[in-house]
Order: sequence, then C-alpha cells, then structure tokens
Amino acid sequence: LALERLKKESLKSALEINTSVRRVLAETLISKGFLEAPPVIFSIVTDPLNHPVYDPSFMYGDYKYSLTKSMIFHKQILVQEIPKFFIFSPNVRLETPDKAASGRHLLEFTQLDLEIKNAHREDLMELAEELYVKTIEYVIKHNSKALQSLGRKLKVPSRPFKVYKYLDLQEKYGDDFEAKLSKESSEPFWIIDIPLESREFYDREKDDEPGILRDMDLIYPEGFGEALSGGEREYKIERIRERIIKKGQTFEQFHWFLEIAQSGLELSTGFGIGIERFVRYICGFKRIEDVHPFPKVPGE
Ligand code: ASN
Repeated sequence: LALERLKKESLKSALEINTSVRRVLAETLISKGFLEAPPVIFSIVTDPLNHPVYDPSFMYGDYKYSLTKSMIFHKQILVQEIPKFFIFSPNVRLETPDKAASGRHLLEFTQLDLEIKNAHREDLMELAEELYVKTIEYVIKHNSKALQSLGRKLKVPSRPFKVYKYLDLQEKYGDDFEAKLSKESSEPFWIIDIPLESREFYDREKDDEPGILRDMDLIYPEGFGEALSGGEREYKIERIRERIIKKGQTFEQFHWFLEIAQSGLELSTGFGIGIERFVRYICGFKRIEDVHPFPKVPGE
C-alpha cells in the first residue's frame, strides 16, 4: 500500500505544490524581516487545545515531556525578544477516530506558525491574505502542469476577504455554520470574534465585549474548511491566570510558561496555517492523506 502511494503521479504533483507553498511562504516572510526559528518537538508545556486528543508523554530525568501540539507558548515567549518570526512547526495531535471523516486531519502535520510583537488582529489578517494570494498566484504560474494533471482550476481570490462574526454565522446557519458556509463559498473568508468557550485560554478577550475574543479563523472555500487559526494573546499575568481557571485547567500544567509570563509580557498576535491543508486545498483532493507520502490518519 505504501509503495502504491509513493508511485502515484498525484503525489508527485502534490509534492511539487508543497515545495512551492513552503517556498513562497518563507520567502515572503523573510522579505518582510521575519526570522525563521527551529521547531520544538517535545516540551514540558504544550498547547492544551480546545478539543480532546490522546496525550502521549514521557519522562526524561525529572521532567515529564509532551509532544508538541502547537508551539503557542514558545511563540509568545520568543516574540518578546524576536519581534517577528516564523517556524515550520511539526505538531502531533492524536485525534479521536471520528476525525477521519473530515478528510482534513492528520495525526502529525506541519503548521507555519508565526507571531508578531505589538501587532493587532487586523495586521495579521492582512498579512495572511497577502501570503494566501501570493501562494496561489505563484502556484498558478509555476505549477501549471501539476494543476493540469490534477484537473484543478484555481483562481486568485479578491482582497479583502469577507469577514463574518462567529455568533452571527451560528445564528444564521446553526452549529454546523463553518462547514455549510465553506461549501457555499467560492472565495476564502474570515470568522472572527470567537466566543471564549470555543477557544483555548490564551487568545485575548475583548475589553469592550467580555466573553468574545480578539481572534480569527480563515476558512477555505468549496468545503475545504479551516485553513488558519490565530489571535491576539492574553499577556497580563492576572488575565492569563483568570482564563486558566475559567477553563478548569491548572497553573501547574503551565508552570514553565506562567513563571516567564510573570516577569511581564507585551501584547503579541499570531497564527498558524496548516501546510498539508493548504496543499490539499490547492490540489483539490478529497482527502488530506493524498498530500503526504507517509500519512497518519486518525483511527488507522
Ligand atoms: N498556531 C495557532 C495560533 O497561533 C494555535 C494552534 O495551533 N492551536 O493561534
């Protein structure tokens, strides 16, 4: 089975596109003065996420380590000294088997994760749109053969992308709003102002609208679902502690991060864009595993 996968013409096309995607993203960010940081593969603190996953961890010396689910805390700390950086960050999320049906979950994947100091959500949305459009333009120009062999026609979306508020969409389309609107759309769009219960503790709550966060998701058109997720971060230590308590999580779990945060953080904003998902969307594949030579699918 593995050999069959490797011999597929469509895998070669996907890897050509994967090469372009990483190249455009990295080159664009570097040209804007971003530094590239190396990834953290395991750590004593990682992203708690807002949905249940199996949690592999191990002891080394006196410490318990987890595999990285996202480098969110490392990003927030590093950005204090390095005000603009990105990481091609491998993440391991041992999702429950039901996630296989989505066609967009892999147990291990790479996200382009970035963070900017003293920037706001709107700045990051502009950057994301630029990265998105530049990548599509580049692929159309340089990977036309691959796109043709995949039977994929892509068009460059117009900017600015549409912006919807989470609660407005929920009211109009019901709980399945993201999937419904993604299917209906022919252009990518933003979902902003996500309620506190639907996100992790680290995204910043609005000062003027308690319970609503200064965060954002970018959604692909044609039913491909979530592309990117990010937000402004809680940076005041009392607020961070409050939000951890609200989530029913413990300070002990985030001890390493809290100790550093205590010495004072400044505002930062960032996001992560899933590379395999981006390549899957560009290729127009039904299933994300077709972009990866060695995919690990939930439940398999
Ligand atoms: N990378 C995301 C962010 O910057 C976090 C995540 O992957 N859960 O907000």
